[in-house]
Amino acid sequence: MSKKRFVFSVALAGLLLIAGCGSSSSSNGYGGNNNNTGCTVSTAVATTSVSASDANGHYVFTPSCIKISSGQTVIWTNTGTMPHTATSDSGAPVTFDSKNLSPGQTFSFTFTAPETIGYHCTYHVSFGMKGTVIVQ
Ligand SMILES: [Cu+2]
Repeated sequence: MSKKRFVFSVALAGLLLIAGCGSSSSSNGYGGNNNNTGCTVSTAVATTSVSASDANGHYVFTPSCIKISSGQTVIWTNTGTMPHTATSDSGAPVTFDSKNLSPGQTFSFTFTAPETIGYHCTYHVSFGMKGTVIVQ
């Protein structure tokens, strides 16, 4: 169960390929993202990097739904121009909170058990800025 870390520039190409992972804003059981069914990444581990961005008023995590293996670390990078957070949803099986991430800052969290965790940006959750981590 090695931790893998990729620099964002390397992961970006992969992110674009799976960006269709989530665009709806309906909620799941604990108010997290939406579209676990839209998490169509076929390989168990697509990337461990997620960007938080706000270009053109679109507040998104990319990919919005990420599948990883237990023991891996997800790194969130604020690639936008405003502050964001990556904060686990109330009731989620794992609790984490990046607190304020200024543009360019990163936050990482290691997931150690197979479960599905919804999270959001506390500033922009009302704009649908939500994500899901599926730990396999
Ligand atoms: Cu935000």
